Amino acid sequence: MRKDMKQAVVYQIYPKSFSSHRNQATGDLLGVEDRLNYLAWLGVDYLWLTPFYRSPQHDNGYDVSDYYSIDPAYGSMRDFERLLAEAKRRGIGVMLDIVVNHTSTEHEWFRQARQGRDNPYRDFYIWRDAPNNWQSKFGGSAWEYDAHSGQYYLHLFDKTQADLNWDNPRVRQAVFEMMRFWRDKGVAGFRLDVINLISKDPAFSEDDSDGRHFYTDGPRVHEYLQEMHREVFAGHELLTVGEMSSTSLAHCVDYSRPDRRELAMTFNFHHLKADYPDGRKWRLGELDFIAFKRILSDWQQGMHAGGGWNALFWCNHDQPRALSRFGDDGECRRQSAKMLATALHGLQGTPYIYQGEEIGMANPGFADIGQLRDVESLNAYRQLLADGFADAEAMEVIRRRSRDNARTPMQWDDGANAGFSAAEPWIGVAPDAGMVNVAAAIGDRDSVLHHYRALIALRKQYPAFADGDYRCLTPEHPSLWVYARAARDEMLIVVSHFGDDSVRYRLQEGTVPSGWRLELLLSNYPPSSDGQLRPWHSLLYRAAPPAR
Ligand code: TEU
Repeated sequence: MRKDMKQAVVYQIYPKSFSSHRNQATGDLLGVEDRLNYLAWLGVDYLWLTPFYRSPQHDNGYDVSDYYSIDPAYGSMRDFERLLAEAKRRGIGVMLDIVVNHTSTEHEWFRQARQGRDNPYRDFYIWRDAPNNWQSKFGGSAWEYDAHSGQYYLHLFDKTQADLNWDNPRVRQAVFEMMRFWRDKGVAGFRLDVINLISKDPAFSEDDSDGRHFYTDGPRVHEYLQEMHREVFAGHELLTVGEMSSTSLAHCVDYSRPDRRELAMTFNFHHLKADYPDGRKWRLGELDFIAFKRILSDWQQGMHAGGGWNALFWCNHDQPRALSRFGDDGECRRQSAKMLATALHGLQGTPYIYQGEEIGMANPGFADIGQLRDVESLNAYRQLLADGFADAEAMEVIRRRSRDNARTPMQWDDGANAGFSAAEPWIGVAPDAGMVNVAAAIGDRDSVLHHYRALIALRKQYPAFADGDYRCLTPEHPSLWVYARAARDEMLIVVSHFGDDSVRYRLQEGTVPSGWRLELLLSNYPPSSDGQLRPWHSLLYRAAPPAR
C-alpha cells in the first residue's frame, strides 16, 4: 500500500441517515455533498458510502435490485457524479459498498432465475430440492421455497436477499464488469460486503452448528478475490476493504497481504463480541475486558507479523454506539468518547470513523419497539418473545444491541430534526441532539470533534502510527489498556483507562529507550504529574531520540 494510503482515515456515511438536501424523510447524495466542507475540515481522506443503488430497501439497500442505478430516494446518477467531483476537488475519495454475496430477489437476474430450472439465469443462484440446516444470519432457515419453480434458494441474510452462485463464472464476470463500471467513473475504492461468505462448500454439508463453517472463508474465496484483483483492481490505486464475517487471523493475513493480490485490508468483528455471553448477540453480558484486549492485541501482532493490514473500527451501521457500549454516555461522556478514539487511532491499520462517532453520539435509548426499523432487530424482538422474555426484558436487549442505535439521524445542529431534514425523519432523532451536535462541537475547542480532528492530523505527522509494531503492556490489568508502538527512531505509547474510578499507573523503567524524550501529544484531561489516572483517562505519548 502507498504510504499516504497507510496514513489515511476513512469516514463512513450511512446516506439514509446523514443529511437530506431535498428535505425528505431520508437522506440523499446531495445531502452528502452539502457536508463536504465539514468532512474536509475534519481531515478525512475517504468516504465510504453504504449502498444507495436501486433497492426495495428490505435491508436498507443491502438488497440491491440494480447495481447500475441510483435509488431515486437518494437522487440521480448526475447527483452521484457531482458528489464524486466535489469530493475529489477537496482531496477526498469516495468508496462504494459492493454487495455481491447476494442480490435482492427483485433483481432482474433473480426474476429470470425463478422462471424455471432451464432459465439461463437459474445458475446465478443456489437452488436445492431440499433445505439443509443452515440458519439465516437474520434468524430462521437460510432456505426459502420458491413454489413457482419447486426448489429452495439459499439466503444467508433476509429471504429477499438471495445468495449468488460464485462458482458460476458468468456470475463472476457480471460482478467484475459492474465493478469496472464504477471504477471507471472514478471511485477511489470499494468496501466489499460479507465478501468472505461467497464460496460455499459444494456439498452443502451440515453439522450441529448454524452452518457457518461451510461457507465462511470458503474453499475458493481466495481464488475469487485474486480473480477480482486481476479483473478490477490491478493497475488502479484503489482502497479495498473486505468485511469478513466470523473470519480468522490467518485468512485475514492472506486476504490483505499485498503480495497475494487480493484486498488492501479487512474488517473483522471478534473484538465486538467480547460482550456477547457465549457468543450470543441477542443476550446481554458485560464486557470481558481482558478478552477484549487480548483479541485486539492478537490481531495487531498477527497482522503485523504476517504483513496484513487491519481496518480499525469501534462503530459502523450494524453496531450499537461504542460510547454507550464501552464508555460512559452519562457524566463522563466527553472523556470516554475521547479515550475510545485515541485507543483506536493509536493502533496499526486504517481507522474508520462512523458518522456521529466524532461528535460523541450515543445510543438513543429506544423505549418502544415501534421506534425500531431494522429487519434484524424486529426479527430478534419476535424471537426473544418466543423464547419467553417479557416485553420489557426483550426491549432491554433490543435497546442495547440493535443496529438501529447507529442509524438515527446525524446531529448537525440544535434545530428541528437536528438539522438532518425539514421533514420528519424515517427514524427518530436521538433525544440528546440539542446538546450533542456538529455546530456546538465545532465552536468548542475541547469537544470530542476537535479531539478526532487532532488524531487524524497526528497520524499524518508521525510515521509510527502507520509503521510501528505493537506490544501490550498491561494484558492482565482489569481496566487499563496500555500499548507501545515502536518504529524506527520513534515510539508511541497509548494509555487508556476503561473505568470511572481512579487508578495509579507509571510506565515501567526501560519501556522507552534510555535518553529518549517523552512528549505528551494528546490527552483528555489537563496535564498532571501525580501518577494518578482519572476516570476514562487517555494519554498519547511520543518518544524519540533527542534531536541531533
Ligand atoms: O453485515 C454483515 C453481518 O454479518 C453483520 O454485521 C450483520 O449486520 C449482523 O451482525 C447480523 O447479526 C453486512 C452489512 O453491513 C449489513 O448491513 C447487511 O445487513 C448484511 O451484510 C447483509 O448484506
